[in-house]
Amino acid sequence: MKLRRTLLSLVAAAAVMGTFAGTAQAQQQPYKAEYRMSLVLNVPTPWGQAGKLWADMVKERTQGRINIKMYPGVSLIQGDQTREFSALRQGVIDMAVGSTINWSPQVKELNLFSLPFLMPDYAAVDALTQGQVGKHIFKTLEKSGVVPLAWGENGYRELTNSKRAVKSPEDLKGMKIRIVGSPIFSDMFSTLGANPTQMSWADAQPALTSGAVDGQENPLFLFNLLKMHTVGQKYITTWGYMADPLVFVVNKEIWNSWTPADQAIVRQAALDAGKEEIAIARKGLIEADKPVIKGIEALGVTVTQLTPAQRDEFVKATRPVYNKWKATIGADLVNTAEAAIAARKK
Ligand code: X2X
Repeated sequence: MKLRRTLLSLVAAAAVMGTFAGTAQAQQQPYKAEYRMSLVLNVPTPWGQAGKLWADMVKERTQGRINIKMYPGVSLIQGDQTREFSALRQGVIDMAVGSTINWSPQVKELNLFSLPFLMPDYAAVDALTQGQVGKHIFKTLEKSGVVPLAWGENGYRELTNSKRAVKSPEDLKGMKIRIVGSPIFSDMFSTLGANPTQMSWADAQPALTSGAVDGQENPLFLFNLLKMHTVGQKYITTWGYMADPLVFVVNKEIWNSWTPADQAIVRQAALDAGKEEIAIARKGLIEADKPVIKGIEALGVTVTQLTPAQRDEFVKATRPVYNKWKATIGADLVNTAEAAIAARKK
């Protein structure tokens, strides 16, 4: 009897040791020489700077234990940006700074930020990302198998085209507009009477140059960087219909292979980089005289800033899309978002 008990406790002890050994082994998984970070846009865009700031901070703060290489142009997945989230989950990509738009085909809640005219200003964007809604979305991302760490910003997406000044949905009729490969954009532009065509960002650039499309929508820094006026994009409408936040994430297995101390460093670096990058993305757009818009006008581009009444026309025209997608995203989440925006500090 006594022997049996001793034997049993020996077995139990071995099991415990085995578990410890297993845990130690999991933690001692060798770090990779290099971690692969996916992004669509490279430096000098704010998006690219987000990635660079993060990678540099992590390298410095881990004394080189975690070494991140950037793969802009979503080159790890041959430029197919709407596959980025799946690749991240599967471990084809170790980490990413990605747009909510590009991941929304896999994570339906991310379409929240694409609801037309939901977020009237930057305070509204912050009310979502920095509040309850942001936390809820991070939980959803976690359930989808990645580790979300911080928010960044691509920014308000303004409409540009080569045909005419767009002041009302009427003006958009029949215009061929390049859109991202996300169904809510198809719905919006079709509803507005335009002729939307889905394309990756890699394909969009030659399409703009050749005139295969009449227009596109993206934050204004990209207009400047690509000198879109030189390929005939002579008209901009600053309608502020949506803004895409960026999310800093890490693949779950990679995350689990790091020590808790290194995890804390990577998380804090993402928060610091995100904060810094959001300020960069807004520079020139939040000042009263909006220097970015002044600069574009000086290039001979017609910038149409909608009056509240003109904006209302677009809001009304896209309302059916809003309502349809509200149901898809989840009415509760959208209601919470609407309430957070209504209560925002301006
Ligand atoms: O493809 C786009 O328009 C871009 C670069 O803004 C995104 O990846 C969402």
